[in-house]
Amino acid sequence: AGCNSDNSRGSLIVLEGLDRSGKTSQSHRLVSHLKDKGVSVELWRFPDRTTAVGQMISAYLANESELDDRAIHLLFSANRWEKRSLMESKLRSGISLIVDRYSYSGVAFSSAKGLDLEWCKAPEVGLVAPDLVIYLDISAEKASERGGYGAERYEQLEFQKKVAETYHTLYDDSWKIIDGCLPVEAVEEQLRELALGTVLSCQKGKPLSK
Ligand code: DGP
Ligand code: NA
Ligand code: NA
Repeated sequence: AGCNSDNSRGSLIVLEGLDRSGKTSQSHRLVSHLKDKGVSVELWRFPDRTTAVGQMISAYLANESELDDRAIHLLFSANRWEKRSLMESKLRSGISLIVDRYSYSGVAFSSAKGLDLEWCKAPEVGLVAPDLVIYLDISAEKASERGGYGAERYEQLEFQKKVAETYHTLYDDSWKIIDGCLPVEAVEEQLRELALGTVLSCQKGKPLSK
């Protein structure tokens, strides 16, 4: 089917995974590859620490502030909501977005603390739905061996094990799972293929969903 470029929109591609799963470096590599291919693309990440809400999140993650579990959950969600309209306009203008973490992190990390799963999902309803979710699959043990965790609040083995469990309850057949223990180049290759397939597929007539 031919794509009418007037009608084509960008794709929203989300990378998820545990801390130290390789998402951040892989998303950078992916974006530069897509740019080389002539794709109009931007790299985004959540939390977006540049906003006022993002700075509150950043202080919390650095253990510089204490917040109620539900309060921080809602701040992470608010941080996605404050970028929602910009996200939608970028996609509508034909720019694809590779996003390092999204709503699934919100649900996985907060419900790993014991918060009710449905309660965690509720504030995410209505955000732009991704066209593709890719999960970099690595065990918490393997991740913790990678150059050590930083000092941030959630970077602890026992907690990451719980996050992994929650991610496993979240993902469905639409997610693409990549073995995060493969060599960097192999992960990169699989990511390129998945992302290019999504970006280049004809988006005409496929509306953005929520
Ligand atoms: P990152 O900047 O990707 O390293 O993420 C910072 C940390 O915050 C990381 O441990 C994952 C966690 N995180 C990301 N998004 C959310 C969210 O929406 N809610 C919660 N509770 N944690 C999140
Ligand atoms: Na981190
Ligand atoms: Na990261």
